[in-house]
Parts: sequence; structure tokens; C-alpha cells
Amino acid sequence: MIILLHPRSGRPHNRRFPLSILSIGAVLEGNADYAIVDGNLDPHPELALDRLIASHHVEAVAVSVMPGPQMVTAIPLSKHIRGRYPKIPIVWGGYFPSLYADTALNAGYVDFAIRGQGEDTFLEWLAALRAGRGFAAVRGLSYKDQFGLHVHNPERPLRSPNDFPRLPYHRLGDVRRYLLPTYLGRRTAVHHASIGCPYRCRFCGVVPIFESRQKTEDPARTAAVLEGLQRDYGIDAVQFYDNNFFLSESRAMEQAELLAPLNLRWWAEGRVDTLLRYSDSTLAALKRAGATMIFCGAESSNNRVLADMNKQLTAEQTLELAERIRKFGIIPEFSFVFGDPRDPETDTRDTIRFIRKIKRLNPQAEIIVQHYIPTPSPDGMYGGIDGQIQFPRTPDEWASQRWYDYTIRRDPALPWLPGQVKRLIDDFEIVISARWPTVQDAHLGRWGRALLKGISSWRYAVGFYDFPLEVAWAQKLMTLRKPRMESL
Ligand code: B12
Repeated sequence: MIILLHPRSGRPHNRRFPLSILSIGAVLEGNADYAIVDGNLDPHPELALDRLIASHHVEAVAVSVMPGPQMVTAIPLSKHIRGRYPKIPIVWGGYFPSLYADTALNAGYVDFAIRGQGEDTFLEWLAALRAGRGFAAVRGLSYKDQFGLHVHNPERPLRSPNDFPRLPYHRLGDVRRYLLPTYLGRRTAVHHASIGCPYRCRFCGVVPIFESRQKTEDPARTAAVLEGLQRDYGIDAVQFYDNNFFLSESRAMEQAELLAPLNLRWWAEGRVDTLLRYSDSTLAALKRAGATMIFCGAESSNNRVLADMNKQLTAEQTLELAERIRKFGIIPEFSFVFGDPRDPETDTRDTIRFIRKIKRLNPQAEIIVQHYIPTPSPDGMYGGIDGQIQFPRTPDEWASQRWYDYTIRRDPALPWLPGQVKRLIDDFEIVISARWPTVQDAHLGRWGRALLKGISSWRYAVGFYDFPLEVAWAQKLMTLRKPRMESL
């Protein structure tokens, strides 16, 4: 048996389909007996692991590891396996080992790191393990040789999601536990209709893994999967996790026509420039098909910074989309990376001014405030900061308070970001999120919204964001949802 483990990745509303291990499970069907342990549902995954190991011959424990909370919970579980069952191989896959393969292998409790798309790599790794032959031919695999030296096999070409079987949702047990109420609907599913991204933004963790490649599922298959989830489990909403759902207008149009009869409300991620190129009839068709909110990385108000990021976008395009999309009734969600390392203070003040302009053009537009948290980039990190950050050398170091706060963007402690600028960014985020409470917070009633707006509007009106203690206190009282931390 193979155990597929998804460590806990956050608070209970992160209880979404564990798509990564479901994808691996899909290709194991017929090739190996497997069981799923999902730390987002099971409060004691270590006991579930013990039970499975006591009653089965376990060939490997395969763990999905994303940077942040999931990596932090992956560590004690991997140590638990290593300590009690030292002979069982431990394989890490997902964004953490893909971005930091050497760091993962530096841990005594990680034997293999699978980089990027995992289906074929895992099957080939398993075949090599069973045959007792070496692993040198398995593309996309990193491992330790007999001297403990790290070996990184060549990359694997990306395959289309169409090439792989559909996800075995039924292996999750009671599937309805994963369909949570959100602002989109009563039963919200998640789906990933593509893999990778063709762009090369110099701040994004997707680039080093997929190297500007993207493969997309057939619109008919996407619609059929969602139709099945609706028929079997009654879904009425979906969040598409794709990095780039709207890459091609003809595909988006086809997808819209196929989704419309399902009456789903949905959220997806796109690019400002791509959406601007869409015709009015395509945007209207997307709305009719249930498009409720579209997330776009606007990133900066400064075209020089956008060029440095290799974003291939201008600030004027963001303003144009904010205004144009309004008449279609689709809410744009614009994410910004604050604090350009070359002049963080001017950048922060300019970005605040720009966001206020967006809000004037389209008061419904939602704003996500991000600090710039670099990930190693093959093209160099934007902002001229190469060499200024020494990334941790082990998962345990990544799990320390200093690096945990960095990863989840709570307190990144960046050498180029002065304390008062960091405070300005955080204070602005508190004020704007109270002045314009997100529609994503389905629990916040009319009174709560009115209260938050009431206490923050004078600050927003005069542009005074310093020390908004009363606003932060009111937000805490109402435990606001934080799209920055939770929607992606
Ligand atoms: C869903 C998601 C989340 C969800 C997770 C929900 C859950 N069920 O746990 C939530 C909202 C919690 C989340 C949070 C964060 N996320 Co997130 N998230 C994503 C997102 C949108 C989709 C991931 C996904 O499900 N993909 C679909 C599956 C099928 O693909 P996959 O996971 O890549 O799996 C494939 C391979 O990686 C591999 N694989 C994965 N696991 C395994 C395991 C084994 C054993 C094997 C063999 C292979 C394998 O095979 C799979 C099939 O090919 C990605 C962006 C993206 N579009 O990929 C960002 C992304 C992964 N997140 C990211 C980040 C940074 C975060 C946060 C740290 C951000 C924050 N503000 O705090 C937090 C904390 C992470 C955590 N929880 O531990 C970054 C990671 C890169 C980086 N910069 O470090 C990404 C890439 C977004 C981005 N563009 O920056 N996230």
C-alpha cells in the first residue's frame, strides 16, 4: 500500500479537495493499493498512519508539501514515520520540494523529492523501487545516492491534464465534508483545469517549476467533471485554482457555453491584459456562465517596476479593466505587491494613491495587499535583491518563527523594508479592508459591515492610516476573512 498524506494546511475553511494527492491517487488506481490521510479533516493523522502501517504492507509514505503551514505540519509527521518505521521510504512532492529540492533532501526524514507535475514521476519512481533498480532514469526526481549526495534528475516535459484519469473523489469518504459554504454558494468545490503558467514574472514561485509552460484541460472535460460533482454531491459553486484560467478567448468562450447550464457561481484567476483583449460578448458570456469574481495580479502602480517584474502589463491597463469590467457585473480582485526594494516608501505611497483611484473607478473592486516576498527565480529576483536573502537550508529552519512569518507574509523582516514603511502597508491594509469589507466574508452581516465602514471611513477619507487600533480591534471582534491568506 502507498499512503498519500496531505498535512494540515491551515484553518478549517481550507478544507478543500486535496487536489495534489487526488491527482497522484488517480494514476495509482489499478497500479497500487493506496489510502488517503488528510490532515485538514483528521485531527490525529499520526494515529491514522499508525493504524494503516499496522494493518498493511506500506511501500511508501508520499507527502504533499506546500510552503507555509503545510510544510510545518509535514515535518512532525515525517519525523514520526522515520522514527517509528525507519524502513518506509518518505517521498515529498508539491511546491516546497519543487522549489527547494536540496533543502528538502537535507532533512533526514525526506528520501525523495518529486519536482513539478507528479503523476508520471511518481509511477516511474514506484516501478523503479519495486524492481530494485536505480532511480537515475526517473525524470523530475531528486534523491540521495549511496554516499548521501543529492542527485537531481533532468526535468520532465509537461503533460496535459487530459492525459490523466479523472480524480477519484470517492476515495475521500464523505465528499460533502469538502464542499463548504462560501460567498459563492452553499457547496463550493475547487478545480484545477490547467497546470503551469506561460509567463515569467520575477516574483512568482510558479516560474522556477514550470519554466513558462502551461497545459490546459479540455473545456468539455472541465464541464463534465463539474457536472458530475453537481449530480453526485450537489455543488453550486466552484473556485478554479488555475494560475491562468483565461489564457485564450476562444477557450474561455467555449468554457462559458458549457458551464452556463450548470448555474454555478465561480471565481478564477486571470491577467488584466488578457481580459482587456476579450470582446464585450465574451465578457457577457462569462458573466452568464457564473463568473462572479476574477482575481488579477495588478502588482504595481509604476510601469518601471512592472517592467522590472517582467509582468508585461501597464498600470493604465489595470485602471482600464477596473472600469470596463464593472458593467458586466464581475468583481475584479486586484492583488498588489507593496514595497519595491529600490524605493519602498515612494512605491508604497504611490500604490496607495493608485488603489484609491481604482476604488473611485470601481468601488466593488477588491484589493489584496501583499508584501514582496521573493522566491528564488531563474531570471533573478526583481528589485535588485539577488544575494540579499539567504534562504534556509533545511525544512526545520523554514519552520522557525522567523521564516514562517516570512512565508505567510505576516512579518517578512526584509532587509530593504524599513519598519515604518512595513507599518504603513499593514495599517493601510487594515483601513481599506474595513472601509470596503470583502464580499468574500459571507458571515459578516449588514450591521457588521456598517460598523466597520463607519469607524474607518474618516481615516480613508483623509488618508490617515497610522495606528488604526480601533479598526483592528473591531475587525478582530468580527474575525474577518482574509482573502490574502485564505483565498489562495
Ligand atoms: C490551493 C492553493 C492553496 C490553498 C491550499 C488548500 C489545500 N487543500 O490545502 C490555500 C488557500 C490554503 C493556500 C495557502 C497558501 N499558499 Co497556496 N496555492 C494554492 C494554488 C492556488 C493551487 C494548488 C493546487 O491545488 N493545485 C492543483 C494540484 C493538482 O497541483 P499541485 O498542488 O501543484 O500538485 C501537483 C504537483 O505539485 C505534484 N505534487 C503535489 N503534491 C505531491 C505529493 C506527492 C507525493 C507527489 C509525488 C507529487 C505531488 O503533483 C501534483 C499533480 O501533478 C497554488 C497555485 C497553483 N495554481 O498551483 C498556490 C500556491 C501553491 N500557494 C502558494 C503560497 C505562497 C501559499 C501561502 C504560503 C500564501 C500565504 N499568503 O500565506 C499559503 C500557505 C500554504 C499552506 N496552506 O501551507 C504559492 C507557492 C509558491 C511560493 N511562492 O512559495 C503558490 C504557487 C501561489 C503562487 N503563485 O505564489 N494555497
